[in-house]
Amino acid sequence: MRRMMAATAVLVSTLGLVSGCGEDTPATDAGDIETIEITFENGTVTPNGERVEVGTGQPVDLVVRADESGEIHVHSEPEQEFPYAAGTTTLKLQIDQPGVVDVESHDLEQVIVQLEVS
Ligand SMILES: [Cu+2]
Repeated sequence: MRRMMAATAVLVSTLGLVSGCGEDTPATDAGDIETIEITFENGTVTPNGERVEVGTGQPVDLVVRADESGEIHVHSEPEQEFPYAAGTTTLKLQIDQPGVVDVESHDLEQVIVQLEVS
């Protein structure tokens, strides 16, 4: 009986790994990188205030495509500032405390995304 339960556990965890690759899976695995694409163009930014769920301590890549250089402000504790250049820049961050963290452009006075960290 014990052996059968062990085999079942292995099967379940294998299935968990396979389905873990889907985009809709909640970001609970701290090993996966959450990638958020951000585009600055003609004085506007996309996304615009969208909420993104990330895990506590999960690596987050902000892939920034911009027509001019600027800076992204992350309202974590402590706050973080990330300069980016014109072109494509990948900014790496992670948030170590649960909560909602605004990612902003102060130049545009806009919230780009809100990271829901849990
Ligand atoms: Cu700010």
